[in-house]
Amino acid sequence: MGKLDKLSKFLSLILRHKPEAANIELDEHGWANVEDLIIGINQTGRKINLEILEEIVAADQKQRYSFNADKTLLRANQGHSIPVDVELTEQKPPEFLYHGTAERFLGSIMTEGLKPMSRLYIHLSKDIETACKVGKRHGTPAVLQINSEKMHQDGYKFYLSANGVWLTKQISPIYFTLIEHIEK
Ligand code: HQG
Repeated sequence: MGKLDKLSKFLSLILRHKPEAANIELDEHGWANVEDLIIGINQTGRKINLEILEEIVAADQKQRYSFNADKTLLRANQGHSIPVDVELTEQKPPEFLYHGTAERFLGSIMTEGLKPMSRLYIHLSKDIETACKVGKRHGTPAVLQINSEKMHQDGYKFYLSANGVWLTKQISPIYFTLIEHIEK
């Protein structure tokens, strides 16, 4: 893993899960003060400045982070485990969305339904391929097709994060089916 990738991983940890790792706090909307963030990261022995931070944010493949307009604040667009309100926009989902998971979780998922586990929301993708990649992070992948249009009709809320990840709070097994043939 390159230097910037390592810093980006650490940034995810700070902005989504553990701001105290850089000795900072996030505000209620998940924003970190950029000056404090840079000082905090440098205090951990890592080397970062505004230029490097801007490069990480701009180059991020999943567009995980956003600055505010004057670049004094930075936050993660989604993926938090700590309770912040990143002002997600509620939106009508497409007919189907997909959730990538690992085969070993299927037993529990098929009985309990999908839960956010340690995060604030369940993460959903708009295509099978992306969901498959998400699943591979946990082991042999399995992909569930979510009947999101039906859920929406039944009153469940969906949100679209600033970087295109669909989010919802819980999904009962009546709303999903396992896709049988995916690339493992
Ligand atoms: C599973 C990455 C047992 C769930 C990705 C998942 C994503 C259950 C795991 C983002 C369950 C939680 C999030 C149940 C759900 N019983 N297991 N009832 N309900 N699970 O990492 O969706 O690169 O918190 O299927 O691209 O894998 O970090 O969520 O396997 O967008 O930006 O519990 O993280 O983005 O795992 O990944 P996670 P996720 P980043």
